[in-house]
Amino acid sequence: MTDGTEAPGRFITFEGGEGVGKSTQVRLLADWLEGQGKDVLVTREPGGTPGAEAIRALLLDPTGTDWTLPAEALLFAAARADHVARVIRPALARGAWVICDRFIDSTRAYQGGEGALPDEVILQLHKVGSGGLLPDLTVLLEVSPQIAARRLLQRDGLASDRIGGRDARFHARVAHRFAEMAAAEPHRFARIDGGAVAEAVHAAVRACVAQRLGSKA
Ligand code: Z5A
Repeated sequence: MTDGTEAPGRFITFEGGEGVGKSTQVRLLADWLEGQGKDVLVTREPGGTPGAEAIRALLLDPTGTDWTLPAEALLFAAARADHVARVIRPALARGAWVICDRFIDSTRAYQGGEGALPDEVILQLHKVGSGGLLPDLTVLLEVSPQIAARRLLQRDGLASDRIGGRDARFHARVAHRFAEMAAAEPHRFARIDGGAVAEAVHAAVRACVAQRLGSKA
């Protein structure tokens, strides 16, 4: 992990828009690493602790409060602070491989970007809340908006959460922001095409983990 504190574990996050296949790939990677005898912890954001799951419900309920942008960013930061302190750091300290479905880069993409909160503010909140913890590897899965929409329609019908239900322009801006972050930090990010069948995407993820973090492919 990259916050100046040495811990024996490895921290991998999956990022990208809705329906790109993050949860599917998190599960496949966890199974593969467990098959190699590794101690693996799978978790997600917002969530991962009882407190953070309660904040998740506040944030994503489509019939709930329409939070202002700063309030939304503070709630994500608060949920993350609890998750990092109670779950992620202890697991890394015992040497586990922690795989997290979304993390700080989601806040940077969804609550940051053009016309929203500046990146420095979001990173400052992350420093205060979570000691600035960053993953060793961030897998950015990318698919076309058409593929994502088709998968979500098949899975959820027309239902969506408070943030997922925003318009196509918002989601295009989020995708652009993820790509910008990946270009700015090529050593941490790996961009992977999520449009192929799940097993083929998993093979690309495996190769990337093996190359970047030294696990057997
Ligand atoms: N959010 C935020 O604004 N700020 C933050 O800091 C954080 C989050 C942390 C969380 O939603 C929302 O919070 C999210 C961002 C915001 N809203 N939006 N947008 P969530 O946790 O409920 O959901 P999600 O993270 O957006 O993911 P998702 O919709 O569940 O999609 P996914 O995990 O990327 O995909 P999946 O569940 O693995 O796959 C979706 C479907 O496609 C499913 O039926 C699969 O079987 C199928 N699938 C998956 N892979 C394939 C392939 N390769 N081929 C064909 N079909 C596939």
